[in-house]
Amino acid sequence: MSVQLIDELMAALLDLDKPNVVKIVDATTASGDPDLAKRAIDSIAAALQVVGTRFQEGEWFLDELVYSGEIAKEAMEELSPLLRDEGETSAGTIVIGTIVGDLHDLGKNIFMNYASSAGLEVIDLGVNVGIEDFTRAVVDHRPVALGISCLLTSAAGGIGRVIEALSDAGLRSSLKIIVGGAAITEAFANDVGADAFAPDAVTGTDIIRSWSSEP
Ligand code: B1M
Repeated sequence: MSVQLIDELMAALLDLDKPNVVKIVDATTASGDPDLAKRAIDSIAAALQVVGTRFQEGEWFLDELVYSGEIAKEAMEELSPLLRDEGETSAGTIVIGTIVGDLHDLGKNIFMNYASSAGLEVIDLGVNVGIEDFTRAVVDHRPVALGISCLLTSAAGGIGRVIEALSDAGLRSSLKIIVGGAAITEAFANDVGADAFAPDAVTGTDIIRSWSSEP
C-alpha cells in the first residue's frame, strides 16, 4: 500500500470513479495502518474542497455533488474505525451535532473519530439538530464540551440561538462550546459567544483535550 495510491484516491474521487475509490480504500483498510487511513481521509477531504469549487463555479451540478458526497461518506465510514483507539476512554464526554437546517456530516464525523481516538467519549446527535435536542443532551450527559458543526451559511445563525438557549437555561457557565465547519470563522465564533473555533478536526480535538485536563 503506497502513498502514491493515496494520491490516486483524490483523482479517483474527482473522476467519480467509485470502483477505483473502493479498491484504494479497501487496500488502505487491509493495511491496518492508522497513519495511512489518516492520509486517505485527508485526501478525500481535499477532493471535496475541489468538488465544492466545481459546484460553486457551475462546472458540476447537484447530482455530481450528491454522488461525490455518497462515495466520500462510504469511504470515510470504512476508514474511520482505523483511527479509533480501542483503549479506555477517560478524557471526558463531548456532545456533538450539526446545526439545524444543515445535513452535512462528513467533517463532523472525522472530528468525532479524532476525538474518540484521543480518549474522549463522543455522543453524536447527528445532523439537523435543533436547540431543544442540544439542550437536552447537555442536561443528560453533562459533557466537558459541546461541539457544533456547520457548513451552510444560511444555517449558521442557529448556533447563536443554541448558545443563547443554553445561557437562558443556566447551563452555559459550566460548559465549553467549540464550533467548526466550512461556514464558520474565528470571528463568527467570537460573535456568537463560543469558547473556541477549530479549523480542522485535529485542532478541535487538541482544544477539547486541553479543556478536559483543566482542574
Ligand atoms: Co453541500 N455545500 N450542499 N453537500 N457541500 C457545501 C458546504 C458548499 C460550500 C458547496 C459550494 O457551493 N461551494 C455549499 C454551501 C455554501 C454556503 O452556505 N456558504 C453547499 C451547498 C449550497 C449545499 C446545498 C444547499 C446544495 C443544494 O441542495 N442546492 C445542499 C444543502 C443540504 C442541507 O444541508 N440542507 C448540500 C448538500 C450536500 C450533499 C448532501 C450532496 C453533500 C454532503 C454529504 C454529507 O455530508 N453527508 C455535500 C457536500 C459533499 C459538500 C462539499 C462539496 C464538501 C463538504 C465536506 O464534506 N467537506 C462542500 C464544499 C466545501 O466544503 N468546500 C459543500 C469535507 C469535510 C472533511 O470538510 O466539513 O469542512 P468540513 O470539515 C472539516 C473542518 O471544517 C472541521 O474538521 C473537518 C476535518 O478537518 N470541522 C470541524 C467540521 N466540523 C467541525 C466541528 C468542530 C471542529 C471542526 O467542532 C465542533
